[in-house]
Amino acid sequence: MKIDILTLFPGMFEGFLNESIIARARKKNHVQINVHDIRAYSKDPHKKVDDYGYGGGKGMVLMPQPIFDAVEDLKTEESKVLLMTPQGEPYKQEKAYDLSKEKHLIIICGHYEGFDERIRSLADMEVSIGDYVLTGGELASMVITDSIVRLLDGVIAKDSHIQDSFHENLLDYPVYTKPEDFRGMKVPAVLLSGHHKNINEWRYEEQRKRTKLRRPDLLEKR
Ligand code: 6GU
Repeated sequence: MKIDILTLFPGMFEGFLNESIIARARKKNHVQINVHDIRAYSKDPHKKVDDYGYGGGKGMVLMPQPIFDAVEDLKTEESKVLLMTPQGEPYKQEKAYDLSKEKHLIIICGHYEGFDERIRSLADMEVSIGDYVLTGGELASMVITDSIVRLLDGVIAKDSHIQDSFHENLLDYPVYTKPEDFRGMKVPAVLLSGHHKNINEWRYEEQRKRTKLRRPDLLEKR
């Protein structure tokens, strides 16, 4: 998969791209992630990318020209264009599975007080990562990129996503490691039993209990 990210703040992506699982997935060529500076596409002599909004009111608005030029430069028949905005469709694990099957994603990060409404016409989908407002789409684009890349073949052990929280609308089961007794808090006996059928039943029951208690809305979707 290839992911092109358009941003005014490419420096924000440094740690994200060069640490942990995302760094390893890039090294192994499971994904190619390119971060593009929107300013580099500005045709303005001073590389301006935003201006005052018509009609007054809120501050600076991202201009259409640099974003249109960037998308037109990068887009092919195989591309899907995502626009990060708090007004987008709420992002869910199911969408991460869908997007992980795409060949090429172009992700536009909105910034400042807003972007020119005409930029919306470039997007196949507008995405929000939750009901709160961020200073820009950069963190949101990293969130969705991370959730997609970990699902690509070879990035993490295959059956580990079957155990993920939200798989089949259930939260994950509790896990323990050494020691068996930590400050009087003991590992449940079933996990030490070596009885795989009982362990699986216990895990499923724990998933149901935890989901019912913490996220009853998920159980209703099952
Ligand atoms: Cl995608 N962008 C911004 N600026 N804020 C958000 C968001 C996106 N998703 C939730 N809040």
